[in-house]
Amino acid sequence: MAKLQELINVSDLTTCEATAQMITKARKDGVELFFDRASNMKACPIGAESACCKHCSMGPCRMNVNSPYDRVGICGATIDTIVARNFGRMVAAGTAAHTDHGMGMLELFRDVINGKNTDFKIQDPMKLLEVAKALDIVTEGRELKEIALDLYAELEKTYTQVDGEIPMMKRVPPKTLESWRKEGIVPRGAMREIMEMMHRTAIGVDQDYENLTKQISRTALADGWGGSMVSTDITDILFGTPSPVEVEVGMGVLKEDKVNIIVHGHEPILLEAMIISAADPELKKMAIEAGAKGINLIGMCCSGLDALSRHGLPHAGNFSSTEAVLVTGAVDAMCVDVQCIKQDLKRVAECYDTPFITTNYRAKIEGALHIQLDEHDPLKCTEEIVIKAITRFKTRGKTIEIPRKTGLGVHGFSYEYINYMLGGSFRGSYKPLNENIINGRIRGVAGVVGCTNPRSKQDFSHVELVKELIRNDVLVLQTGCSQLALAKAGLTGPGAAAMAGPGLAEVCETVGMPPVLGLGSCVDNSRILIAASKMVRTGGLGETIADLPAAGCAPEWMSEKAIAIGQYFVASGVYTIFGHTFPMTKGTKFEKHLFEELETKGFGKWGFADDPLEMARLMIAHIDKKRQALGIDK
Ligand code: SF4
Ligand code: MSK
Repeated sequence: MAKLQELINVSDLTTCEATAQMITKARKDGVELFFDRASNMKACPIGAESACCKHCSMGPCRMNVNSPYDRVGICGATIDTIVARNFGRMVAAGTAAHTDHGMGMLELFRDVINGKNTDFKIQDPMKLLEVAKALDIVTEGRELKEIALDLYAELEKTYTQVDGEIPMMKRVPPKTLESWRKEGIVPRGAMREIMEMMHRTAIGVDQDYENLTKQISRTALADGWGGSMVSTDITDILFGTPSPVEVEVGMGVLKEDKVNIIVHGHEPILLEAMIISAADPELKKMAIEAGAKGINLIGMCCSGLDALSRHGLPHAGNFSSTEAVLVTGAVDAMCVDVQCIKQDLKRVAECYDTPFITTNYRAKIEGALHIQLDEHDPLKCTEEIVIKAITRFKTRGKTIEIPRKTGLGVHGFSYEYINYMLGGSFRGSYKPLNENIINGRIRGVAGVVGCTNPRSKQDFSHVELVKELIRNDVLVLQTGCSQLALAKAGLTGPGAAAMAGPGLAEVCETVGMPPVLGLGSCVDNSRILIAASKMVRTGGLGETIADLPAAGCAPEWMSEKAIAIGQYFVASGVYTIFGHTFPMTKGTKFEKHLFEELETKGFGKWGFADDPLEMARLMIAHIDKKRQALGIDK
């Protein structure tokens, strides 16, 4: 291994003790991890500011980041056109990922209601009725199947419709929707918006950064209020709407005496099928005959968060720990579906004789074993994976080292439950939350979400930012890898109320809730949108989402999906801060447009900060500004 890695202190790479222990072990074992590559490979300074274009073969063209208006591309494209086009393509890619995921869930829903898939059934008919009613589908006096078929047909428009407005626009606060109509950014259908975004960012098409920004917002809104929202709702209908559940997280959930199977990725179907297979009496018997005390199913990343929220399934860690967990030597199989799956997992798995299995035709990895999951017969795939894991358990090497530390916390806070918990009805208005904001016990609401990134110290900014927010009476809603960072740090249990400011602590102690509420996976950011919409509709906090004392942050982001999420929050009215890096050339008109001008048009705006305390300061100042405008300043 290169000397540089050995010179880098492990404590500079992560604040996750288990991951640190495994980085140290990997170094001893001579196994390279992505932390090592991030230290070795410096980011390109031009690419980091998004100041290059390779949209045609006259280029690639590189701009001068120190003096961005010095030159233009060979076609004449200005820095604003180049950065805006690059940004638009990131949003298109992120939106495509979430909408393809959502469309897969909708197809599964169709097959379940048509009886083509008999392994799953509708677990939450009440949610089905609620979503149907929100979309003006008649529910009175009708069979559930009839309503479900209508709901399928309506929701399909989210993806395939070419004109009009996507169905979920009915859930947007009227004034927010009005501002989108005025700006011409109401999404027609996700496929159409992604197609148009790609077209408009090709050489010689849209070369006006303000006009491009409109399509960037429209595409992102087709994700947040479209593909992602449909995915969350359908997953709740099929597998149950989450309610609070106590769960153990961290690598200590691996068990030396059990067959450990990790599921990592994003689409719930693989893990839901795996839950059924892991409980199969014959497979359990096979595991015991192999000398194990049972089958230990564990989630990672967003698939794991879905199952953690719904079933209390243990979770081993976030994106930056997926290689490190293999270094334990205790993983008997890792199976994956789509998104955030590092190609090098295959090589690291091989170093520890762990079967690494891809299951989705969209996401194969060169040289990895592929067992296709057929949605009509998912257990065929998952049973085969369990058998492979049992076989590996029998031949496990002796170099197993499992970090002991785990965090115990409460997760599974759907927007329905947040209201119920605070004294409202399960599916009613948000009166209790609004009242606590108006009376000042809760200063405001923050969404802290998103990835971890080996170019930032793992989990550090997530944890420090959230600590500062709750200390200042800001209620924190979480999704994605960020939720895991806080869970490992012990801030998702009711005991964390002791770290909150006096107002928030009083609410938490009265209700018995933690000040940090985990809402689930990345697509579940749509739960935050619905919560925001319900707060506006309930009254007392303004007429648009932009009026709410709320802010968002992805302090350690890395994925294009995060940029799509950020843009749909900004377009919805939320001040959204990203940390550590941002694909933007400083001092450009496009930067001013995203970071200042959008707010003056009634939208949210982007922000950037490198230090978690600075992120918190900016978010709290924004929340206070909104409180003042509402006349509820403390
Ligand atoms: Fe260069 Fe223009 Fe081609 Fe981009 S589109 S690579 S700026 S010539
Ligand atoms: S898994 S998108 S690293 S949150 Fe959704 Fe985590 Fe970011 Fe992937």
